[in-house]
Amino acid sequence: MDVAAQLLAGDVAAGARAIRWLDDQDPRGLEVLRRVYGATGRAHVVGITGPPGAGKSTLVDTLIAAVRAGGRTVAVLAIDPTSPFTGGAILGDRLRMSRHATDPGVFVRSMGTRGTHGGLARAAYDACLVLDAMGYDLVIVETVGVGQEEMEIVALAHTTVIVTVPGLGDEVQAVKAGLLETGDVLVINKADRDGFEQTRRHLELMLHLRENAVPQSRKVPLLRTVASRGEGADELLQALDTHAGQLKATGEFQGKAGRRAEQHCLMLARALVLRELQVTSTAQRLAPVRERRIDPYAAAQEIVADLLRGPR
Ligand SMILES: Nc1nc2c(ncn2[C@@H]2O[C@H](COP(=O)(O)OP(=O)(O)OP(=O)(O)O)[C@@H](O)[C@H]2O)c(=O)[nH]1
Ligand SMILES: [Mg+2]
Repeated sequence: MDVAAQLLAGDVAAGARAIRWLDDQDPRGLEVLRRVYGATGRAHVVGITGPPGAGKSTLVDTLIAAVRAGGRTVAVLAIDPTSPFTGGAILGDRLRMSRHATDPGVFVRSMGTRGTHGGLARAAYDACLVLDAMGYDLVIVETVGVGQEEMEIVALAHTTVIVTVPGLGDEVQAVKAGLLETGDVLVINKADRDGFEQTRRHLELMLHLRENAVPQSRKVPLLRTVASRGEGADELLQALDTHAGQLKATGEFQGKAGRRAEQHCLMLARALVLRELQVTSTAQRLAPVRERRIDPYAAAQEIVADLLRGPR
């Protein structure tokens, strides 16, 4: 069997290879993707984000256990933009979830910035497709909620979970990052810590304001977890399933998957255009700008016109 067929049969080694090929922009990766694309669009994609150290990976670990207890399969992409490593066993995430390492119904992969030519967001979208094609029921994408790229990654999910912790004004940070607006489920993790009640009241108030501001908006569940003790994982899975059920009932499930595909495609098109820009006659077009014989707008238009004319 070739890699595409093995991947469709759920073979973990084949999946890992396809993800690596896509990371490397190896033509074999594109060939595999072409063959398996028709089998994608089925997985429930869940994004989990929140401030550094909020307990996201620990929470995902407990979530894996809950999913498996119900007999479903799950893949996890742990994305760490600050880490130069990718795919290795170096990240703590990997260790934190290592108790599931021998379970064939679980696939965990960490991604850092290295080896992801063309950006982490693109790599995440690619990997998500591969995992979807492999037939995992849930695909969980963990990111640290900070920069623009992470926000792009969050946008790929059907369901976005925002994780906060008591104290430290983290809940305020989450609001600042605009994350609360995109959250479908809110989690206060480390609920064993001081300040839980205050954070809960604060977030409840904000959710209440949001519900009033946006009539017909779906009620966002606010959950309490102590991930390090596995508390609240079943409730979180229940909330994810409820949300997926609501999306399916309204057609939004397919709608979101469709928008994700569009987003992925546009991302790739932009990258291709940028790459073409670098190999066309750009240098030649820049010289007259530098020498002030032609203005930057006119030169930019000529550069794009060159691009559209294609290679000479
Ligand atoms: N007290 C307490 N500690 C927790 C809880 N959940 C996680 N932790 C601890 O918090 C620390 C950070 O947990 P991680 O799961 O790595 O957090 P993270 O959000 O994935 O971190 P980054 O990926 O680095 O942003 C670890 O030492 C966990 O054991 C909890 O509910 N209560
Ligand atoms: Mg983590």
